[in-house]
Amino acid sequence: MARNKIALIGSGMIGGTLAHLAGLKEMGDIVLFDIAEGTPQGKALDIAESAPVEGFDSRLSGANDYSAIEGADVCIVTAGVARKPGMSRDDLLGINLKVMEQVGAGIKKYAPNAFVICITNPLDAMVWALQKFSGLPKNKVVGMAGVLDSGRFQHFLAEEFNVSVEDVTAFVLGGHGDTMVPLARYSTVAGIPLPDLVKMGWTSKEKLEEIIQRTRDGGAEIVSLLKTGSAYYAPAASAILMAESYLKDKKRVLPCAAYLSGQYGVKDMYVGVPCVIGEGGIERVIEIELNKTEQKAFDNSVASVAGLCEACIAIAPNLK
Ligand code: A3D
Repeated sequence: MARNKIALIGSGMIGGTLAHLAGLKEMGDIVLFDIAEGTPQGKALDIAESAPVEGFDSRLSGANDYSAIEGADVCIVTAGVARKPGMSRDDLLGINLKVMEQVGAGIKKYAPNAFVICITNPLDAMVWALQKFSGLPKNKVVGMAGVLDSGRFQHFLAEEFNVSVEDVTAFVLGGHGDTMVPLARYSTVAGIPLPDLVKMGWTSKEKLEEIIQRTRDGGAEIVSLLKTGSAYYAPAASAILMAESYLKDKKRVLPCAAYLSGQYGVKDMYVGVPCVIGEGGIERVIEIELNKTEQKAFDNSVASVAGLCEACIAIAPNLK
């Protein structure tokens, strides 16, 4: 049986971490692609040299030509620029939109059957543009943000309650930005919803609000600490989880930026919602009932994503 082929488009901080994780997990053969000459080749060789030490068999290679991604089963896209302190994700839109056009053309030509996971920011607008530029089916192009945002929420909650991260589930909806919607009602410790834990005296309402705000600001917190770029370990781990669910047909239920064609009252946009990922890509979008406050927060988030898509159309009218 042939090994899976995983193409990493963008070989910067997240791209390199993705390659390392995909190797450690023996997910298949790995191609790193980048416009920077030497970077993908150097990272591929460095990780390949760790394989005998770690004991994994993956062929790793680096390339500056899209033909290297030919026939990839999964493409994970991180090409573009990342945030520096003082920048919002939206400041990246103009540069990264042009990058998505090139990446979309490369995937269309060489890996039209791949499951494509976009990580490049501003996420919800970039994945929307990438789907249009590549012309791939909408269920095969998805954005990674919700798994990361939920992971941050879970980490803060596990710390607050002094329980295992494994017993905390968290639910984050909406766009990947300051308007994201962490849902307390659907987040639990071993099935006990957060509002019940407040009633049980595990935490206070105020502390929970603080944690929710820290989750919203999770990306900026890392940017301000690193000073030279943005988070990469947790974003890479999150995309690997999504790729594994596709390659192994695990049908995990994960929050992803998925194409909406009327669900949640949203049309022709990518927004973070719970999805089932299996061999068919995004096999199902799960519509949960929102109360008035949650719906308002979700609508606000959708409006901000819509504004970013409009800004993309102003630069590239062919996206309409
Ligand atoms: P970085 O380490 O700068 O890597 C980006 C790579 O893209 C560099 O190696 C560039 O050479 C390469 N690149 C630039 N232009 C092109 C092009 N036209 N074609 C191919 N490669 C190109 O950044 P990073 O890995 O830290 O972050 C990558 C992206 O992910 C950024 O846009 C971040 O904002 C974004 N990001 C998203 C999340 C989400 O949760 C959605 C989290 C963290 C970072």
